[in-house]
Amino acid sequence: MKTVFNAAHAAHAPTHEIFRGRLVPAFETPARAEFLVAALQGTTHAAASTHDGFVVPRDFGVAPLARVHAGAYLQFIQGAWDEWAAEAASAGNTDPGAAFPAVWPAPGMRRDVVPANFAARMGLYSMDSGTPLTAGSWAAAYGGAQATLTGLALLREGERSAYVLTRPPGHHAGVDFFGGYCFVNNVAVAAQAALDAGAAKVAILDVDYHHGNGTQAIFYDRADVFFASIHGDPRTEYPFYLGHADERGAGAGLGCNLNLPLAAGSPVSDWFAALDTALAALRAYGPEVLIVSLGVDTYAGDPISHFGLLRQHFHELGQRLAAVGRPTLLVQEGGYATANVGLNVRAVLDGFDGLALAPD
Ligand code: Q9C
Ligand code: ZN
Repeated sequence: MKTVFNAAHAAHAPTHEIFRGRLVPAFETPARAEFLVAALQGTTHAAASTHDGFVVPRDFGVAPLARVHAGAYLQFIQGAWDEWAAEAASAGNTDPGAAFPAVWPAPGMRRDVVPANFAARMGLYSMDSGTPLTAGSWAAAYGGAQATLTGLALLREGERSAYVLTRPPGHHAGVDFFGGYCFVNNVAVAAQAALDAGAAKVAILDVDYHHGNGTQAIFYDRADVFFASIHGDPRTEYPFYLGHADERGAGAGLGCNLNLPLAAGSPVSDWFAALDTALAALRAYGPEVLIVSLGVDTYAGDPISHFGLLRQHFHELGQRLAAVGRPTLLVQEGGYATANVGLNVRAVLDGFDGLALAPD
């Protein structure tokens, strides 16, 4: 299948992140995309005529992002690095490093008055301290949304599937907040764009290890987007405060949200049983387009996750996704066993395209 490559990903190059309150080397790095490029180059998934076989993203502007994100949030993210750098410079620091949120409005505090203070706005527009905001975060995230919209355009033009090679990921980002390494919710932008282009029903399947809280929340009360997610049980796993099985949707969207949490350490057989449940629900819903939040942090070797999928399981996932028989857009989310991320994604794409599992 064709791969759309967000080359702007490299602009977002965090060196460190705050993980459970401690500063550690970043897990979500440009090297992840470099391994993806290396694994797909020279394969049938890099057969376009430009950019080493990858499709170059078109530019659809910011309007499709503003269909799912608040304008004030997009404006903040766009200008946040300059604010941070200017604040540091006025204190004599010309190399401040990444910005991290440090203060949040607790329940009962005001969200309707936007603070003038930069740190206060970082908290207003974020869900955690684990997401470094760097000089190139906006450029990379914007490029990722454009790449995803380009992948959707390929489907409209007749491709049966497309893969979007991008970072940072998107599924934790909500209407007006960043978090979980995510700034712009690429799959939500694409789902809304598909509806705006005339589709009546879109389904999103999220197979990242972490629940796609941003995607779920954006579409929770709507019947035109079905969201299904298989993920580590939020009782013990990030994002902790959403992703439980009793979240079924609200109002017109009741029944259009399906969470399949599994205990950390669950066997792969349980994961595929959950996949069967999710795919049966998606089939019954009957979407015109299937969008997959393709995190490969379900891999046995992932450093921050606790499922046990191996290469052949990613290949089988690809086969099962293809069997749904819908135009399918696969969008990169997480996966932090850096040297294996590319090989695991290649296995999914090969499985989808009916190719044999390639040796490593
Ligand atoms: N105590 C994605 O895979 N840090 N995001 C976890 C746990 C955030 C993962 C901290 C992990 C976010 C897209
Ligand atoms: Zn994840």
